[in-house]
Amino acid sequence: MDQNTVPVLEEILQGKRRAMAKAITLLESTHPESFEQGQDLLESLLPHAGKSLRIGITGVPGVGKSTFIEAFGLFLIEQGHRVAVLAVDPSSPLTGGSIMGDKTRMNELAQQQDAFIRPSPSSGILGGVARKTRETVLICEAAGYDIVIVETVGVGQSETLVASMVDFFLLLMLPNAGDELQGIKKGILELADLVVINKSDGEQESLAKTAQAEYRKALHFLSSTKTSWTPQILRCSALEKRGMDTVWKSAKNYRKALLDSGEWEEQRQDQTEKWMWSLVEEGLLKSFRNHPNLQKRIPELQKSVNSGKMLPTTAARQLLDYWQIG
Ligand SMILES: Nc1nc2c(ncn2[C@@H]2O[C@H](COP(=O)(O)OP(=O)(O)OP(=O)(O)O)[C@@H](O)[C@H]2O)c(=O)[nH]1
Ligand SMILES: [Mg+2]
Repeated sequence: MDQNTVPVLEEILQGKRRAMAKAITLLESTHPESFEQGQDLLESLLPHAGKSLRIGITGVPGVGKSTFIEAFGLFLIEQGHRVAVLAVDPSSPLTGGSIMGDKTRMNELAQQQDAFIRPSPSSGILGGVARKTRETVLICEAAGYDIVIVETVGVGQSETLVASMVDFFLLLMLPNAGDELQGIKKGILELADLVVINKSDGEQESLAKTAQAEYRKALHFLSSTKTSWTPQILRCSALEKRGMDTVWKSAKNYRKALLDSGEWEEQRQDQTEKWMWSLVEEGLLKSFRNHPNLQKRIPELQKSVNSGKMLPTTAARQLLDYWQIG
């Protein structure tokens, strides 16, 4: 390993946040040399990673994700845990990542010795963001964070992506059941291991209770992705910091159930395998598009397909042939 990175490695293992930030910068670097350094570092950290509970959190804008993570994070730290919060923000290339502005909302958590908060990597493509976030999870684990929260806003494909890198996927919902139930994409509800109805306080508490009953009915019809766990529907008030204990209890029960059944290990293995293949796919596609034999062919064939002169099947086969010959 590079001599410069040895002290970084040691400092990460000691849990130093500055070293973690440095390593993450290397991973996010577009500079080939820094990138390689980052990969070497990660390789050396790998034996120390993997021991955290990885929690994914999603929900529509305004549901209270930031407020919840602040309350939940503080609760966990009080219980003696160390909490890392990462974000996958599909809009970050434009906005710079909402978690940044969020640091104000997670102010108290951000000030804790045992918390590490990191905004979304700002890469144009979701695949790049996914890789960096997955690698950052490993760094946090090597640095001794035993709870890693990955937050994403409930739009687009980012939830599916986050679900594929965490152990436990939590969906935050608003108390107005009727509308919400229709608004939320069915696929997301199926990803959830736990649904928590937030803002169960004041005038909204009775609405939240109704919503809880509705969701329990709805979930009944949905097939869970896990065999050793039935998704639960809970309520909380992130603002008043109530309900954090029940959420945590549910997470612990979940972990125990999946560890006992062997599903935990299965899910982790499945995730790393898919991660590898998604990187292979990305790499192949990149090399395919950049292949010298195809530079002229791609636009030509694309034109033929667009004008209806050629079947996509034929065009794809021809491109693959040119690529293989090269
Ligand atoms: N009454 C009540 N208000 C809440 C609760 N949790 C959050 N809020 C309020 O809801 C608003 C949105 O909360 P955020 O935590 O910023 O929501 P978010 O999901 O992070 O929003 P985005 O970052 O925009 O996706 C804020 O004004 C919060 O104060 C709660 O439990 N009860
Ligand atoms: Mg937020």
